[in-house]
Amino acid sequence: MADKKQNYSAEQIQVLEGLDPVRKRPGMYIGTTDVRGLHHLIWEIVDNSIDEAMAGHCNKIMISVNEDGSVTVADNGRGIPVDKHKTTGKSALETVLTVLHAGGKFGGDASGYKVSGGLHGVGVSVVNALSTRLLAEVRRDGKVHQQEYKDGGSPQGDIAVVGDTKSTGTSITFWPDPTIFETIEFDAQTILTRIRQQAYLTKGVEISFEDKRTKLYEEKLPKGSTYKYRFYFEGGVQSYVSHLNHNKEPLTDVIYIEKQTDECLIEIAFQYTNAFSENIITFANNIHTLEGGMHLTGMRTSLTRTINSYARDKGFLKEKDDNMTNEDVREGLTAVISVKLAEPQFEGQTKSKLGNPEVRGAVEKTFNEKFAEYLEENPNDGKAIIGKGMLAARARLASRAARDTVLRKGALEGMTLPGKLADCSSRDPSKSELYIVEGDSAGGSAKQGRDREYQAILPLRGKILNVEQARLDKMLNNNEIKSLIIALGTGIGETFELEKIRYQRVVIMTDADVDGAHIRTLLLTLFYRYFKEVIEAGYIYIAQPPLYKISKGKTSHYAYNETEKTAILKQMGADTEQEESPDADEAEETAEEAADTKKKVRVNIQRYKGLGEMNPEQLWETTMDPAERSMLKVTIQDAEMADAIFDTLMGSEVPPRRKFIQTHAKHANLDV
Ligand code: 0RA
Repeated sequence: MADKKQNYSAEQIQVLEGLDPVRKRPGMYIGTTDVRGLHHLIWEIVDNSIDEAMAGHCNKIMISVNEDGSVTVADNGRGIPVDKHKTTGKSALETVLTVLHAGGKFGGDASGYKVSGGLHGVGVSVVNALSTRLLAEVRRDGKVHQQEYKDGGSPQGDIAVVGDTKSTGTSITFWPDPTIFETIEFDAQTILTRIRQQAYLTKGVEISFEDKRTKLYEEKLPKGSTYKYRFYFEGGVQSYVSHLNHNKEPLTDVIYIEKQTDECLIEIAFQYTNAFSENIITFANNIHTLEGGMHLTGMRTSLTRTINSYARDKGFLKEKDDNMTNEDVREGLTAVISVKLAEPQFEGQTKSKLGNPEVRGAVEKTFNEKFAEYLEENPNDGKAIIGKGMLAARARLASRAARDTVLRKGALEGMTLPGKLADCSSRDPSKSELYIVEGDSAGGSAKQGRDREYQAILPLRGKILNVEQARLDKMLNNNEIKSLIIALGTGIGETFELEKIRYQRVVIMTDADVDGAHIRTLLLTLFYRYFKEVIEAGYIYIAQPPLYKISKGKTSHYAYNETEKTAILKQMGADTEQEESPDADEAEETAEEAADTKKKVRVNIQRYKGLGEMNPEQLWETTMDPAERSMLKVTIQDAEMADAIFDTLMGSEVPPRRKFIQTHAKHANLDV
């Protein structure tokens, strides 16, 4: 490194010093270098465009994944300034792209709220550092300016003027560095989910997405159509709540509260439905505060107090009646809380808990005032909310009695391990793994293929249960769930103890098809609602079985995604255009003439439709062997997402469910 540096100009040395740490320790800046870290690059740029929008200078943001796999984020903001700074000799554009954390210094909006400065805000320069190439285009002062960077952020010459324009804006295209990231394949579903959320939180701004990798969609989209989405929500968080509840039966309107206080800007939308669960999603400066914090506490305190005082005032609660509890008034509540403040403090295990104490009081006071006012003006909604809360209170008492009986009878504690469980011999939870396997046949393969010292197998039969509609006491009567809980060893509900868990790795292993996705969603939902601590402890994983086995002669390789498949085919000298025949499991095919060698190569592609198609050895070497396998650790976010789509899959209304399966069936591997 030291030798090399001597050849660089002073300017380039600064770039290297500026961005080198990012390439050395990418994890410090973007968390991980897996697929999540990869997507982080997009969020980083989009956050900057959203800041430009929140400052009132931009109303359109466009994201595309281009045909060659690069990503473009374009906006119609003011454009990053391109004139040279008198003392540094560098433009703001170059500074923003080559100096760590330089983004804010040029903002000139110090009073405003910034999305990009929050939890993940590491600056656009990080994207440059982790890309092989980056192209910045700025429309400003009537001109189109361009500058290119290569190899982790080295500018290729000065800013060039390439044309005239009447508009303004910034467009950044980057090519992520394959030597940094485990994968450089972007996932359209992940991008869509995120930008939909951002669009809800930035009302009046249009955020669009286009996937130009047409090859991915050849069979999945009608001819001539493209994969393109546009999000624009005039109602902001109000629209968000409607969206979250679109499959539920509403009991009230969506109630909307907005206020700019001295402390922060507050937006809250909420609605009651006849569901049993509560769903509150909170944000601070557009950052999802998964662990909640002061804004959530403020709203919860006020919610219970306001509802009880209204209920007493109107005579729904008599003198002898107890107040409704926090739990009672939360049942069936869907809410989105969004606050924006100048200096958010993020705390907690995952730094996703809003710590600013002043926000609590501001939210509580605002909610007290506005919600009481709403109830006075909308007595029908008031009546519906009280009715729901009082029903929940009665159900809580009945359910507790029933559950206590079940638990007292020793439904769980006394029970011996389920017969279907093929347990491991180790009794050390930190070494033990539980594979939850879909179906008896895959279960059989897994039992034969496993390392019985520390791997236990629990086969589950079919669809286990609709947890959304079942209360805890009912759930305990379901045999599949009971087996799982007993195998886990933690107990459930009030008797839950994480320390008693029998396996510190619980691996969900389902087929790569729609049914598999469904069962996975269901299990994640179960864990999310009843075993959140197990997820938080990082004990839940999703197995990653291969999609293909590609063989040539005696050698064979497994491919876990389409990119790998293409790479393996290329490496074997087969034409990458080759497709496996759609319905033959073991299609013997002759590849097209390889482009450069002009000789025919016989390649056999086996597509695995289910785990059952793999023999025990294959299952072990591809999916279960700790030395070879790759597993996804489930985060609370993953489980929360599963919980959200769970309603679509399991809800009582039939048409939306069918719609979900129809629209997603072909790329079910993208789901969850
Ligand atoms: C620095 C200063 C100004 C705007 C921006 C940066 C800016 C950055 C990004 C990143 C993505 N889109 C963006 N749009 C704008 C303000 C310059 C002025 O006062 O005109």
